[in-house]
Amino acid sequence: MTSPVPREEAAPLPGCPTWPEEFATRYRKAGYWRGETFGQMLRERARNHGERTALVAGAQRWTYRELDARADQLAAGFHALGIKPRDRVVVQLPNIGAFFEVIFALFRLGALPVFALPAHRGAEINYFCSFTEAVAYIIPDKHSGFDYRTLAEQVRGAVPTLRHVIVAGEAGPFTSLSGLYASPAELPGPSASDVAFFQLSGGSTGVPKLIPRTHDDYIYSLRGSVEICQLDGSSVYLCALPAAHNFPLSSPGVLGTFYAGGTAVLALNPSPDEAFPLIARERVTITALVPPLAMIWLESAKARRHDLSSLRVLQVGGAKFSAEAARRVRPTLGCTLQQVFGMAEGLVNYTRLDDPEELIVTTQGRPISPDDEIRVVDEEGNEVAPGETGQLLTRGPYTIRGYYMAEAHNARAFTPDGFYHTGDLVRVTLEGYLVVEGRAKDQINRGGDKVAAEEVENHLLAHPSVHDAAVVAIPDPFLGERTCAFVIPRETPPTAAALNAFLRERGLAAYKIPDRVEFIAAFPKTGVGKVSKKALRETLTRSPSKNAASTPSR
Ligand code: OOB
Repeated sequence: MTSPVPREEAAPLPGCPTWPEEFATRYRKAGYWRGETFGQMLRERARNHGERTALVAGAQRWTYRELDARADQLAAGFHALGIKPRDRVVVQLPNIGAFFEVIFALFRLGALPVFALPAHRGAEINYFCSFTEAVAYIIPDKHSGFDYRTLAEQVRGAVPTLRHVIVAGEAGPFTSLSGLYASPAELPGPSASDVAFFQLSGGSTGVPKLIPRTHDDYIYSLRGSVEICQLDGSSVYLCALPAAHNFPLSSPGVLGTFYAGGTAVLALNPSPDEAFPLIARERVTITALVPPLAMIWLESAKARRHDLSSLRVLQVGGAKFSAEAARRVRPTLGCTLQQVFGMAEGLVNYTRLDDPEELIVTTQGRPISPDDEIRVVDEEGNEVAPGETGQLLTRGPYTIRGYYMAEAHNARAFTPDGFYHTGDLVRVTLEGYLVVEGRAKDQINRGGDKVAAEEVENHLLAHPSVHDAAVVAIPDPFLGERTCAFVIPRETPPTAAALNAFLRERGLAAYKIPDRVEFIAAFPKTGVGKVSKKALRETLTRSPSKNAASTPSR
């Protein structure tokens, strides 16, 4: 077996802003950053409880020893392909066992996974591969009726740096993951202060931003989450949301479960039909959902066809969970609700398991760390009075200091003293808990899926019959919000259906395709002459079905 010995401390990765030395020293002294890498963490668990089940995925059941050995063998295989430390590798895998052996293999090598979501298509994947100059792209053969090899064919043609497409399953013309297991070799691992991977920002800009997370900072967020969620070796975590997302990955998610030495169970999709039998069979103790799914589970659970009695905690986050729905969790599922308000950039807030029920159902929790700094400010950046609503700024031991290669954007998204502008409107209760009251960023939160208005607008503007476009959120009882595109057409107006087909052809992920398209002659303007999205939203609430050209759904 290789021993993941850290390399000499290397210079920071170019384009990745990091914590000033003064903060790094403080976070190390406080014991938050302990100099441990992901490769070492898995090795340690394999040594201490190698025969415990780490991962259950379909018919696969891997012990910690097996997962550790598979990661070593794949690391050797990736190395033999010429993948080097700090090479970027776009990983787009669904909830299958390969996801975790692949990422731990990359962690061991010090190569950097870029976590794409299974829902991403050509527009997003081309961008991630070309922007990060990725050397490899790792995919399943097919998933949810989509053949990722077709997408890879096109991406490989478009991105010159991409040397390898690696497929979990039938590889076709590409490299098969199953052919890569090689005899483990002694490989120098990364050091804990190195970037470990890139998460994607939900974003509000034209293209998604990349979030560099280090071993030190991310493992600290795992340790904090494990403690708050009371995970231990007997915990069984069901990963029903896409594993690449920060919530099921690390809050505490699958990686937190590994940290605690528990068992992670992967569901290929989050429907009750798939998840409930898994909960019953594996005696799942904790899982995480976005609000619309939580609502579906609450409905389905009434039928009581499956034994869900092992479930102790249902986490809900990613978007605001209404207090009415929140109140139904305990009576319906017989478990504690935990609200989770987090972001891939860092800060994660949790209600605590023993909090009074009222706090659990009406707030989005409080931060993991005593060193998470919270500021709630008005539009001028001045702190608001206690209990008032304002924009949330944050800084801390696991919140990034800047996006990857985004200097101009970073100057706006971070204050000069390093606070991240979350774009969320919050208030802080007397108990110090955060309540999310709304959003200042130009984003649609579609049931936890984040859609940056500007990104969709840019794609719409590429249509020859579109003169201008503005994308806004419209309230929706199920998803919380849906997307509405207001379009000013040129002489020959396109149909809504043609516009959506055009966006799909451009390779935009399905969740970003507008739910509704409204044609309009001119945009209402604000006092300073900007498009008033507020006024656009109001035209919809005033006359919801006035416009015959609207498409109520996809
Ligand atoms: C999680 O991460 P992201 O990066 O997909 O999205 C972050 C944004 C937040 O800034 C906020 O606008 C929204 O999602 N959000 C919530 C929320 N949780 C996230 N808004 C209201 N209530 C909540 N409970 O979504 C994420 C990352 C880690 C853990 C949990 C969620």
